[in-house]
Amino acid sequence: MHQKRQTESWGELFVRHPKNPILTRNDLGYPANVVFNAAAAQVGSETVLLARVEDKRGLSHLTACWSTDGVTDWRVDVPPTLLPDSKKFPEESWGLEDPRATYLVELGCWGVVYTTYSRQGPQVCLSTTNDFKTFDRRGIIMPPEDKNAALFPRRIKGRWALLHRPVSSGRDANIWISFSPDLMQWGEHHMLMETRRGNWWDAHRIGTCPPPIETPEGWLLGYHGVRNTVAGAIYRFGLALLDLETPERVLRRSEEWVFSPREPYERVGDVGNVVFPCGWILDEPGGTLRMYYGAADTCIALATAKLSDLLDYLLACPEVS
Ligand code: BMA
Repeated sequence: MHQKRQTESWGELFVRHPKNPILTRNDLGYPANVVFNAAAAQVGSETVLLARVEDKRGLSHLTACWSTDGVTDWRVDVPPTLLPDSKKFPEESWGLEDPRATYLVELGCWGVVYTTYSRQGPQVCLSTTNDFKTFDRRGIIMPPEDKNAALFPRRIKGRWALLHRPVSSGRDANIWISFSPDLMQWGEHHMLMETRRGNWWDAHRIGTCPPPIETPEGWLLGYHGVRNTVAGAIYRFGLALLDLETPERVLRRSEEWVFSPREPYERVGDVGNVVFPCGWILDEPGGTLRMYYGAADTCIALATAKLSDLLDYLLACPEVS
């Protein structure tokens, strides 16, 4: 029974790691409520997760956790890497959440976008870093309410591109794409993908998950979709493919989710029935993708899939007209 549970794939494209959850609050070495939704990056021989840690006031900060095999023996930066500094940055007064890290080849550094939370609501901020130890906080790049942002790794037709999720009250939460000459001034806003409404798994809210990956078929986009039920929301994960040089064009979108809360650590926690990936690492072109996800807003887990399987699956999905 135990063995069966460890190898169960639930008929989904991603396979969970048998050591899941791979990182919990017990690994932090300091008191905290939970550790979840982490950006992921390969820095030399180390995997770094820039993890969201929620303290016992309910406010979040970000801290870097390092591992050689990306699964075990996490070394956690203490003091925490990015604590809210509301004197200098009033937008951080209620914390920092849900980072996504993209290596910006042209600049030779990582661009990390994350939600900062304040009385004005959630907004998107940008920091850059070379080493996940020191960060240059560049400030707000999308005003409230906006979250779930991720940068593309290169300029497209001369402009940087950002996926994000603005919301206005009473409306659906959809994914938008915007462009910038310098990472700070953003314009050319387009709505990229809408919720599907009704009983769809992504009926009520959608948002970018890990940063897009460039493939010969297009930009691979992973996104979370939320369906509200009488028992609460369910956060699942689906895929889309965007045109390489015109990324505001969606080529394909999975009709079904490709990953969904199934295991006890995804079903039960501070917010049950949530899988929320903020980072994935492709170790070699066309190889296996390691997807790190927050589970039930309580811990961090790992699932893997072959990039080629994800693309084959997407290319068999109906074209988006
Ligand atoms: C979203 C974000 C995530 C969280 C998810 C489920 O709105 O705030 O940080 O994991 O809800 O609670």
